[in-house]
Amino acid sequence: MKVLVLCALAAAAAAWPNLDVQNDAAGGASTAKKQHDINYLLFKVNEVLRDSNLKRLGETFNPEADTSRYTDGGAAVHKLMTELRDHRLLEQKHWFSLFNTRQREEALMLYDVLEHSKDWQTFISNAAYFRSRMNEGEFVYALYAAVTHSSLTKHVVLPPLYEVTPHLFTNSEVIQQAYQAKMTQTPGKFRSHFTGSKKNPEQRVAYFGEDIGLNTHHVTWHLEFPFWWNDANEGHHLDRKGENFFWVHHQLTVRFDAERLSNYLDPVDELHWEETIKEGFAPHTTYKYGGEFPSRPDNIHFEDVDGVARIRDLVILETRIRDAIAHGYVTAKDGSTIDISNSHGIDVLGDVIESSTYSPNIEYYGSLHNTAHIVLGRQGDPHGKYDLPPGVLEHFETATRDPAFFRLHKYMDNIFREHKDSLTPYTKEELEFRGVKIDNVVIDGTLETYFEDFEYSLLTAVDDTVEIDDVEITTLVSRLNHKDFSYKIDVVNNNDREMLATVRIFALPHRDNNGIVYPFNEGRWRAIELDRFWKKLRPGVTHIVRKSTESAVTVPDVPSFHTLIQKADAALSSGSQLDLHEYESALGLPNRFLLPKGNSEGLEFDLVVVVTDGSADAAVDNLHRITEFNHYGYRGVYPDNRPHGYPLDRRVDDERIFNDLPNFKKIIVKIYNRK
Ligand SMILES: [Cu+2]
Repeated sequence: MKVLVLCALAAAAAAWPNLDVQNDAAGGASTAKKQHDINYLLFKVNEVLRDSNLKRLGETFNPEADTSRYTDGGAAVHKLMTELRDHRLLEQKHWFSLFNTRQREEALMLYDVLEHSKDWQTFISNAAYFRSRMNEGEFVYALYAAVTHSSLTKHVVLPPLYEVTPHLFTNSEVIQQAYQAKMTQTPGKFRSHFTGSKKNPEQRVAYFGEDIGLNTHHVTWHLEFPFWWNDANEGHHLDRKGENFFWVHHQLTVRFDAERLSNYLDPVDELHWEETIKEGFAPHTTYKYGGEFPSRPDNIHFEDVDGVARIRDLVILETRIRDAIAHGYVTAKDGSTIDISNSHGIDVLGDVIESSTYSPNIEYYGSLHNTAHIVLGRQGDPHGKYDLPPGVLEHFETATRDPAFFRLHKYMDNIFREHKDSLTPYTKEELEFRGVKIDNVVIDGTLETYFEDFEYSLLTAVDDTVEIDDVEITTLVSRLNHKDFSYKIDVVNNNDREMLATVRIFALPHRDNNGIVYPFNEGRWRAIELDRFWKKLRPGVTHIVRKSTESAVTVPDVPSFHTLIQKADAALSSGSQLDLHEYESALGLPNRFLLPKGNSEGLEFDLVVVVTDGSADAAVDNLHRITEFNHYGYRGVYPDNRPHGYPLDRRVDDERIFNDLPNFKKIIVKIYNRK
């Protein structure tokens, strides 16, 4: 999903099945060339360019010489060059945070230049030029955002961020060992441990919040759906961005609780502005430039953060948002009202709470989520007395490491729930799929998770010069994975014609941490989305076999930076095609995380399969032809008319409605963790 969002659904429908890989020759460069250029622009980003062509461009290119090379007549490049000439840009070798307003503005100035570059040569010449003249963190952010959204970079795979900026993903102790290895020119492989000790019960679930794949998923989502996205500037709208904001964080929240359940911990408590933050956090993480990430002791009271917000202001914003939910409408800037007592309401509310530029009244509702991230992130040094750099919560790369992230998001998730619970429950008639019945659901294989070692390179963490050879430096991390399995679903179509069906699969925790069975209405709110796909049903019985590897909510591991460099270079020198299609989007959860950990006795889940009317659900034609789509949308267009989480998204007053539904099936499964 590296492509611009298309507003016109008709255009999207036409473009949809066209997934050929080498069709972005527009811009005058092959995919291999583009992949090569992006690789080298990001390789050792704190040092000089190691590609002679890019290096030459960086030294000789004059960004303002030919303004016909830009779609905006050179306005963006002129703005950035003026800032550069006036020495107003952030220095190099300094931390960067997207939540810092000025730093974000600077990064977005470069993003604008890249977005307005008409062809590949202009794009990379600017990237090479500003790489050595702007702050490295700003550069990386601008380039990642531009590759994510530019039409010139459709098939480029962004290198795994944990190998581009390893400091934000790797513990200080290991980074220190990496520097020692480099200094002594001794190759090294170092084991990373999760932060804290077993005295801290939260450490049992650190494998989730500190997982490099999960962190990458979180960053990638925020790159695809940035809060700063401005339709007027970009020329197109991001479909259901606010609802997506709710859903991605709701899934992180319920998945974190499922991991807690797997480890005999109660669900995470929501955060209260007026109560103490029970859990402290010691990040054991260091900035490349700027020192250690700040720690926070246990049981501290929230303090106002100088220059950011007072706690009182956050409480007021929360009250205004809850008022809007109670009223069923949001008040826009001009005083008009926007009805939110419908399926679309969640989208408006997501924009309001984050907030993004789509918020109808940022002056009144503020930015609850973004401000809360900063306020919580700064509680270690709220008045700036110790001149500490931003906290882990002020970076999407590091935020989920802090258990308080999940408390904050539980708090916001409960506000969203208040809204969802205000909507009328679905009726049996609305949920039925006439003539279609699920006969049987079974799991082929066992639902079994395990921990495995994963190795990634720390080569770019350490400093060097062109004259000094690299030595191999890597780290080993333990990470959750699961055995492959399939769902076998038998569906009967009693109609005399073919029907298009949407198949939705969820896992609901069966019991709470005390062993008490969750009422359906509680379990359904905690539903983990496992998959969603389309299938044509002929009259009679259809045996559906769906593999866990095919899940629409997950993505495979991106190849290592080293592999990407090798593949692009090999394709470039041999003139062969480069096909990295399956890695183009890193938006979903890592497939490894499809199942929660479970435990040795087998943790019970209700596996729910719902088959709904695909032609009523379809937001675009030809859905059934798409075997793969990410559930946040494909190429910016959201394919499903239904709300995220449908049909479990609304409160259920009478469970019998579901139990009597022929197109709904629930079986109890157990997830085992193998030691
Ligand atoms: Cu987030």
